[in-house]
Amino acid sequence: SRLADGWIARKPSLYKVSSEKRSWQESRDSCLNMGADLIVVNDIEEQKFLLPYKNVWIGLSDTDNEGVWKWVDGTPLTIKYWAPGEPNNAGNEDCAEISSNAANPMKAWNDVPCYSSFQYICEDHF
Ligand code: 2F8
Ligand code: CA
Repeated sequence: SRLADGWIARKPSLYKVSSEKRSWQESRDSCLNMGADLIVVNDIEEQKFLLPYKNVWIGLSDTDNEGVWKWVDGTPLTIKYWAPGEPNNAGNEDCAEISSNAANPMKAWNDVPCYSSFQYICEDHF
């Protein structure tokens, strides 16, 4: 079962933190192959869930249109938890991660190159 495979239940979703590191697209494909997708942060409780995790991909990118950040499921980007000064596109950075050096974990998103290799969090709905 999912729970036996290490998925974390937190209604209304199940989450899986990968052990391996991959590019953003490979991470997303891995989640899709499991019938899930990269995590979409819909509210403050979901951002709080992310607090323990650093250098993990979330399901947010601006690959299609520079500066226009989109969630993988098409959810409009309303609440935002960018680190100060981010996203800064410091060298073609089109994919979002949870930064490891954010002073405030509630301001932790950072854009990095999509080919960076990070762990990732998949989300599936009950
Ligand atoms: O200072 C923030 C800045 O730090 C790094 O660049 C020096 C990050 N790059 C990577 O992690 C690859 C930037 O994304 C970040 O904005
Ligand atoms: Ca950045």
